[in-house]
Amino acid sequence: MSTAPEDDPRQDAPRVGAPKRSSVGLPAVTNGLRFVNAQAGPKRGLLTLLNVNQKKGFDCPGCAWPEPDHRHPAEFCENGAKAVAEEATRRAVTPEFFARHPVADLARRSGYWLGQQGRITRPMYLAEGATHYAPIDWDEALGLVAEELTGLDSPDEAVFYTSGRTGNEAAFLYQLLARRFGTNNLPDCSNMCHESSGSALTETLGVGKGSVLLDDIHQADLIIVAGQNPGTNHPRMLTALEKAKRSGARIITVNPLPEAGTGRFKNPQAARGLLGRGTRLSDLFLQIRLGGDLALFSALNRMLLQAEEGAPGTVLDHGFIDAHTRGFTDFAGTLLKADEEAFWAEVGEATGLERERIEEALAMVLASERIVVCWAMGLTQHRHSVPTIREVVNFLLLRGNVGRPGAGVCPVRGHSNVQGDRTMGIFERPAPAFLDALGAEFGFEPPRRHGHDVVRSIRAMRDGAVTVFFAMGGNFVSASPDTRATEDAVRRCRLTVHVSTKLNRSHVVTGARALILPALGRTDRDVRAGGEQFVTVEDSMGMVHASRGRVAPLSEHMRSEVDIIASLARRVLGADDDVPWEEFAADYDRIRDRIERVVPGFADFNARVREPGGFALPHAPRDDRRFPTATGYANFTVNEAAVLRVPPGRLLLQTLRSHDQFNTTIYGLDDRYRGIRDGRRVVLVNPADAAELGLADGDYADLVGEFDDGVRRRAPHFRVVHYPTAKGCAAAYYPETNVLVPLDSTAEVSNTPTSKSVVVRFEPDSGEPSVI
Ligand SMILES: Nc1nc2c(c(=O)[nH]1)N[C@H]1C(S)=C(S)[C@@H](COP(=O)(O)OP(=O)(O)OC[C@H]3O[C@@H](n4cnc5c(=O)[nH]c(N)nc54)[C@H](O)[C@@H]3O)O[C@H]1N2
Ligand SMILES: Nc1nc2c(c(=O)[nH]1)N[C@H]1C(S)=C(S)[C@@H](COP(=O)(O)OP(=O)(O)OC[C@H]3O[C@@H](n4cnc5c(=O)[nH]c(N)nc54)[C@H](O)[C@@H]3O)O[C@H]1N2
Ligand SMILES: [Mo]
Repeated sequence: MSTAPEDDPRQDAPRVGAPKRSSVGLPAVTNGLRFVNAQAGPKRGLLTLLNVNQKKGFDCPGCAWPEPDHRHPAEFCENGAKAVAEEATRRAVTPEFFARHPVADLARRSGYWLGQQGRITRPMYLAEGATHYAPIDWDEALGLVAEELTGLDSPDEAVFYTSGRTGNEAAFLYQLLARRFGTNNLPDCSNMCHESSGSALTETLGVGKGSVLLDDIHQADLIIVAGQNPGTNHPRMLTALEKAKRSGARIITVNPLPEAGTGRFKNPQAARGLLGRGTRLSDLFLQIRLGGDLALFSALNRMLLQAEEGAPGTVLDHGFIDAHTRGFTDFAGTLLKADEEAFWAEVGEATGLERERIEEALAMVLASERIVVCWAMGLTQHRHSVPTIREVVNFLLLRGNVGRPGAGVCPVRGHSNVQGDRTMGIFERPAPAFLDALGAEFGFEPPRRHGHDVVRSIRAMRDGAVTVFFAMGGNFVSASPDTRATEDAVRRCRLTVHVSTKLNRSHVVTGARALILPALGRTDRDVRAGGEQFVTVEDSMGMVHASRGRVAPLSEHMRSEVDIIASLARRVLGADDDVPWEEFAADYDRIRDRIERVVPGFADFNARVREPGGFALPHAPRDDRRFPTATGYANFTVNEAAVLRVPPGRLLLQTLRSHDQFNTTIYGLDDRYRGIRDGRRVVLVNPADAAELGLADGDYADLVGEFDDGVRRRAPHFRVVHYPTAKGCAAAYYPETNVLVPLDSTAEVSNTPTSKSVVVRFEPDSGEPSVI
């Protein structure tokens, strides 16, 4: 039941087969190449593929996993290939396209259809009351934005959103523009993503980033992968896991779903991978209930403490704990105090795991000198995500697994430069030291008031406190929680502006007036007055390197993000503003000179980033076991247990990614590893739950959200798929189910929407229409 016109493919009648047990191999290669060919054609396609993640090419926009030092000449990754194909496509969205399609028509289309139309080639303007976007020239467009911004009563009535693809140079200029304009309203996709990791790690270790490099993964004895689906979302990570396994590492996976990627891996870079049976990656699979990870790590920690009591001096790293940490006594005392039976009853309820499985994990932990814990959205998007990640840190601190080779924390970032954007100052709560340095470099007093994150921005738009929404990339309307609330909020704006590469729903659910500004992407060649330019990015492990676009832009009207921001800044801040915006736009080396003076760790930036492979940013805990926290030490924390209880007849729903999507960009309608083809409106339910709820495989049902704020939330018409997910825990794709994620249901401390634990009930298919 969709309102979409006929030529928008149906997404509600999938073919369903058995989930796969192995990943990648030849099907991944052929599938990736099929996408590249269809979008970019053979010549442009080959040019892009040969330049992905090569030392002189561009950084893959597919994810933030780092590049290995020794690269394969065609470093192949299926989903990387799809990401570049999507961007390097020859298909173009032209002014004629917008003339043919009124906005009301585009608003009935699926996100998949919108994205498939191709690259946006011209600046487009939707005037107040207009039915269609019309072309506008750059000068006029930027003038319009400047006029609106300078007419506000307060700079805080505007927000400047960033998605995570923006390179360091553009990100640095963008935050400078916002702050010189006078606001810290710089929400970003990170608020919905790894904010919980940043919050927990900053408090406990002093740096909100991962503490391992790629070689640490290779050298670990034990790698725990919790709440992450690398086979789909970070395919190149499988190569690193395979390498670790070949040197004897063991792997524990923690997930409600038995993801194929961490089953058998057939490495596409090696003949044995393409043709053989592949390498089994996971040694122990803990099929946990949604949100059970805090209880799991608490249980491991308690057992470690008890083992130490039984054999003092053999389990914990007392040298490390004494020299480098604070809070151990309080932490250990609290955890050991709990009554054994009550403790395990609660662990059982929270995790759904048998005690024997957790004891198996403990045995592997005790047998391992060097441990890395990797995680992604399965840990960060719950109400108690920050305590969960703090408990992971406790776990690692107990045996000194931070700040030495083969050990540490590894939050695996999503967007290819989301970590770099934060380093460049895209943050609504910037550190005072950063603002001091920025102010000193550019001779101004930056605003100190904290700005709005994503959820607060939505509330501010809803309440009329923010009236201009500016987005550097992304798809705010579809990626944000509570789709209806977000759409209503955005519609209240006076002006919405999107700097974008591809068409998406945020372009058709707009403020009174709207602009789409076409940007060059990672793959596009960028020639400026100062010659051909490159940008820089920071991967998930704090490695900074250059990214140089290689393909000819589809249209001369597309501009680089740096150029767009610099031109806008001049208009907004006026001819007298003494930041040399024009110089920055002509030659990105001049921006890097300034980054070097404002952001620690970038000394000699222009020279070092030109070295093949780039350089590693300093990381005090990793480099010399220094912990720049409030106490000056790594902090153990006491985290209260959390059990997600669901009323009878309800399930916990997680909203996750299929194999054929990048966030809200839908590449295709298959989720190959999970056995789903030709459709996305599916809900995966454990057969025992389905039986209790009277849902047969193939039935259609509406998902109805339950949250006590009186708002009706319904995602209609999902095909029920019986699936081996943990009992009590269902799964369905994002962004179709964002309509169910309550705006006010967010994680403690980090304020991240709880996209992985939504309480739902099933109701008979209502026949209500759905848009996305
Ligand atoms: N191809 C592709 N690559 C991507 C992206 C993409 O959309 N497509 N997105 C990028 C971005 S921005 C990000 S943030 C990352 C996301 O990477 P992931 O975090 O891998 O993405 P999700 O699909 O949200 O998957 C969450 C995983 O955690 C599990 N999980 C859910 N809840 C829990 C829980 O409570 N406990 C445990 N232990 N596991 C749980 C789910 O079953 C699933 O396997 O990927 C990045 N890379
Ligand atoms: N329910 C639910 N919601 C979620 C999540 C979830 O797991 N469940 N995950 C959350 C996470 S982890 C994230 S990171 C967010 C993602 O939120 P966003 O980053 O806002 O969303 P994307 O879908 O990645 O944005 C895609 C759009 O970015 C634009 N784009 C792509 N490349 C470029 C570029 O190089 N430059 C510019 N200017 N534009 C570009 C294109 O127009 C494209 O349509 O969503 C979050 N929302
Ligand atoms: Mo993300």
